[in-house]
Amino acid sequence: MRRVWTSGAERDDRTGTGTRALFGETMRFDLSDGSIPILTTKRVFWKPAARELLWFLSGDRNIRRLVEQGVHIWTDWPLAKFNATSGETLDRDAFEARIVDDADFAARWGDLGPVYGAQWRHWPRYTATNDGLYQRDPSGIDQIAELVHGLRHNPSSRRHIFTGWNVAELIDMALPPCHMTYQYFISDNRLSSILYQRSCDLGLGFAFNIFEASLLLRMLAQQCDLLPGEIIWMGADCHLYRNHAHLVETQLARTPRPFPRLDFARRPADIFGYAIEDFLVTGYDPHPAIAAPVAV
Ligand code: THF
Repeated sequence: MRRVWTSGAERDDRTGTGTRALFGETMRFDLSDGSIPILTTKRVFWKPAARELLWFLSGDRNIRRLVEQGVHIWTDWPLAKFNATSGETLDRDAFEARIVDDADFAARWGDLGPVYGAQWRHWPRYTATNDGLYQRDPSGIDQIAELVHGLRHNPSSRRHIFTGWNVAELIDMALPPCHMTYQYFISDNRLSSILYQRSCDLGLGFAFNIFEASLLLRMLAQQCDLLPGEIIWMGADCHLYRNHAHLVETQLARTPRPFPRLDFARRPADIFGYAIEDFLVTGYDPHPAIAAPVAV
């Protein structure tokens, strides 16, 4: 954050907010001691982040299940679309209340398009028909199930990859994936991962992204009888929004504390069977939370 803030290039961005950015940065975190990177220079609300990961893994693409659980991080995009196109104007609370109370309204306005979970679990597959045409198989390819199968049965593979970057469907997504490609590597019975992130909001999103990628690594390791190794994060456009000055300067003035540890309450039957109660985070002693606006 300090390097981006002091030496990043001033850049205009899609949201009109303005950023400072560096391109091509790497961070590595050793997870082998059971620690989990939840930032300590501000309180990170790791439960909403864990719920977001579980929502991705369920293959869902509608905000309704998140909003029902009190997770608001995806509401701003459907809300902006609603207010721009429906002829009505609602504030965030009223919009979320309608999403929860009215299933038809949620189906119409809460859908984000084929974002993360849709691609992770149902990447579209086309099969040839007798008349030489192609037909879309609605259930598609389950990249996560295939990943688990590969880690268990072909540990030395160099193809343990899943991605949300479905070029043909980017146009239908509320936002193209930021944390877009995940690759895994097994050595000495330890599972490591690289996350390639094309665009990173270091002030808000990063804390969620690195925690969720680390949590997923730990879940995969548990399911595949592996130990945790290392997580490597690769960020392309790494930016700080100019309206996050207060957050940045406060965090930079604080001294980081040790990371907490993560344990599991049980071993679910498969990678899709985890619930929020299964994640036991202990020793998390962060500096206070810092509120900051999200650029939509
Ligand atoms: N767009 C932008 N501009 N930044 C992002 O981080 C981001 N994401 C997702 C998609 N588009 C993005 C959305 N994820 C918060 C956290 C993650 C988000 C969006 C918002 C957020 O506001 N966090 C606050 C409050 C948390 C809470 O309400 O519980 C925080 O203090 O951390 C990155 O993938």
